[in-house]
Amino acid sequence: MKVVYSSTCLVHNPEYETLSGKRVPYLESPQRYEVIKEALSDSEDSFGFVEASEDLEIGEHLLSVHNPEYVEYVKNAYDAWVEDGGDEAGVVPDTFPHPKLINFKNGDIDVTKLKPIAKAGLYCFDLSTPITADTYKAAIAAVQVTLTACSILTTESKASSSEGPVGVFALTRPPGHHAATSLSGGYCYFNNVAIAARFLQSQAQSPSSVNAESKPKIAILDIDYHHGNGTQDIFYADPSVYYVSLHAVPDYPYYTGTASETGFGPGKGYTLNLPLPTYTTGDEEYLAALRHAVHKINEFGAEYVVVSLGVDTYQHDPICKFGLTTAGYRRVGGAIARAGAGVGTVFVMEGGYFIADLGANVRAVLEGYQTAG
Ligand code: OKS
Ligand code: ZN
Repeated sequence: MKVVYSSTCLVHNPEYETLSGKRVPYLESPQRYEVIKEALSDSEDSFGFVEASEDLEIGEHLLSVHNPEYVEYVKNAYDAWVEDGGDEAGVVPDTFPHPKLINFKNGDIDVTKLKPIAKAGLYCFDLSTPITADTYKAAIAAVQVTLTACSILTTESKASSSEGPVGVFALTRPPGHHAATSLSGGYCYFNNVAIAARFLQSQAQSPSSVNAESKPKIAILDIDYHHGNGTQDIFYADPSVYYVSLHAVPDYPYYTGTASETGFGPGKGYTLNLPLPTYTTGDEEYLAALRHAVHKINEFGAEYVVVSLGVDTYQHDPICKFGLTTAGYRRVGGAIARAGAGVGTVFVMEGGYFIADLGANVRAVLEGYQTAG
């Protein structure tokens, strides 16, 4: 399996975040990236490493998901913030346009004129997603990694005959599934999997997987512990992208991910949330839900599957409350290989914070996928 990475993903390195009111060292660290890469290099299965080009033009793909004002904001926010006296550690909001506070829906407030601190709350929903001097560079690199992986996937899928499903791993950081069109949060700035889905739609051709509006069908399977509120939001009214998420309740991001959220308008029925309880979800419970998810994706009949790969469902994860094991992750990979029976899959890295076993857990999913018969 090809593994796409970029050393530029390492340059994003915030000092701290605020969790439960406490200032703690930033959990979504460059070390996460290094241990995953190392574990895949050590693997007996052959992973072929490909470094994504920093020169890869991604603008059009970035804008297929994100609002241009938001992209400009992420690019320039740090300088404007420091200029305005903000802490050099990075841009972090202190006030949010809470629905009960919002006054600008009627257009009375010109958001382009807001102070840097006010824009921070407008474009970010938590205290864990600072924009540092290097954040934009790394977030762009993560998109370059994702798109390079998608190109490899489409090429390999067309070339392959019958040796089983093609998989490619995009080793991305910062992650993406909490980011919406004009919103960051949960360590995410640009939604890598959403950009992947739009890119794959632009490449796919098979008429059998084309929906009524004639866009190729893509399934996004989100197995991160947290609900991918951003991904859900981006495709909520879109029947061509089926979003399926397994995630913990009750937990962050708290306000999204109920089973009753099933899509809107033409997208009704094309969002599937499978919330699972904290503390009592282990390998067996998780795999039962995952098999159901895979079955639904099979019914949908996607051209490609995009996996939001989080391993923060691990039993020892410091911020999460599921009980998956490393052996369980092999079975998770095997179950995903059965999604869409032979459909190409791009795995895109999201969360996972127990450093000691992080690499082994990612490797277990990918090897489980590769060796599934
Ligand atoms: C609190 C945020 C803490 C949890 C962030 C979760 C990130 C993650 N402000 N998402 O999948 O792993
Ligand atoms: Zn997560």
